[in-house]
Amino acid sequence: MASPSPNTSSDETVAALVTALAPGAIAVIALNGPRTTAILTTILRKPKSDQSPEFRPDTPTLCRIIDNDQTLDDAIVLISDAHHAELHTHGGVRIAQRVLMLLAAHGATIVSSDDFIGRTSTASPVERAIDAALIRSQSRRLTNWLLAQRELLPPFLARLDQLSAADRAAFDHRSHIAARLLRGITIALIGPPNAGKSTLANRLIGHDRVITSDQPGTTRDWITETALIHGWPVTLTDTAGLRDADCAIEAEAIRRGTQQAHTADLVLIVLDATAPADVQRAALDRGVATLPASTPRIVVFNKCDSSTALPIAMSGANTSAISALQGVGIDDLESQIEATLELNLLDENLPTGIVIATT
Ligand SMILES: Nc1nc2c(ncn2[C@@H]2O[C@H](COP(=O)(O)OP(=O)(O)OP(=O)(O)O)[C@@H](O)[C@H]2O)c(=O)[nH]1
Ligand SMILES: [Mg+2]
Repeated sequence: MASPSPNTSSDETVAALVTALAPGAIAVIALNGPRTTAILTTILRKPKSDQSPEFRPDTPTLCRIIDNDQTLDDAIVLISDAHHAELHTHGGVRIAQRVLMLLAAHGATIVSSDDFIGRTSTASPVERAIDAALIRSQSRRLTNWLLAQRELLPPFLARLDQLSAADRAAFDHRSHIAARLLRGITIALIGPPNAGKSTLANRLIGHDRVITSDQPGTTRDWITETALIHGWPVTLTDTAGLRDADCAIEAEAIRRGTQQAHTADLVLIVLDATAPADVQRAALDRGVATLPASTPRIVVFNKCDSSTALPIAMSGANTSAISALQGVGIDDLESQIEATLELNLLDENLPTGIVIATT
């Protein structure tokens, strides 16, 4: 791991676990501040073959970490200078916690990895925001787009005040879309029982995450999972079919599903295109009635493989005809989702503002 030059302004020495607090091959604990060398000299024992008192800069050294004559772990120690070092310990959660407690006992302030990077990184705030987003990125497309922004954005921001009003408005609009993407986009699937909501959810997720069956009322509790829409990560929420419930449990499942749809960025109203037109119309009205007027939606006519009838006439609504079972029309549906959420405006060649996502 690269060791940044320290630039903490205070007298404090801070330490953080900069890898996840989870089982793994190694854990990396970083230290920064004026007491770094003093603390490490106290808690580390070098191997017998190397009895020199000094640690050579940027030279990995295998040491034992000692707490009151008890060995806590073996660690690779990397000291970049008197103020900054890293301990690469074994990756157990307990080991990392004990080493942090030891560092705290010797005067280091333990902080979160985000806080540590914020205090010590030499990257600009914009680069740090992009790095934070990169750590959380859930898709290759998003990662590539963020890497492109890391190149484009700093020089672009330096001449922001020279932009025309139109270019500035376009930049602000893209930045708003990106902020929503990085915060996490949610798409809810609603519609009558048996319309194929769960089959479509599985299709978009890419594996059989949700149980499907020809029994109406299969899905009870709402289920969320990450899906990629033309490579952009979104959270899909599959919900219980909307109908007059058979029992209190189903009624509660429908209520909770509806609640999910209320807060979604986009709702797919899934209809069974093989049902009679009046049944489809009633199901659509019921779906629409559950949504706030401002919620973007796409009406998805499913089971088009089995239906010879044209989808019911719709005016002014976004519609899509698919077969979730056979995977027909899914690419077009994804294009429509992308366009409705304006994700198609995010381009690797167009600078776009990045806001730090703190989830
Ligand atoms: N022919 C055809 N059948 C489909 C299609 N999509 C789903 N089905 C079938 O329709 C039935 C219901 O599918 P589900 O995905 O469980 O429907 P759902 O809307 O989630 O139903 P509930 O959970 O009960 O609300 C299953 O037998 C599916 O195999 C499709 O595109 N074509
Ligand atoms: Mg279902």
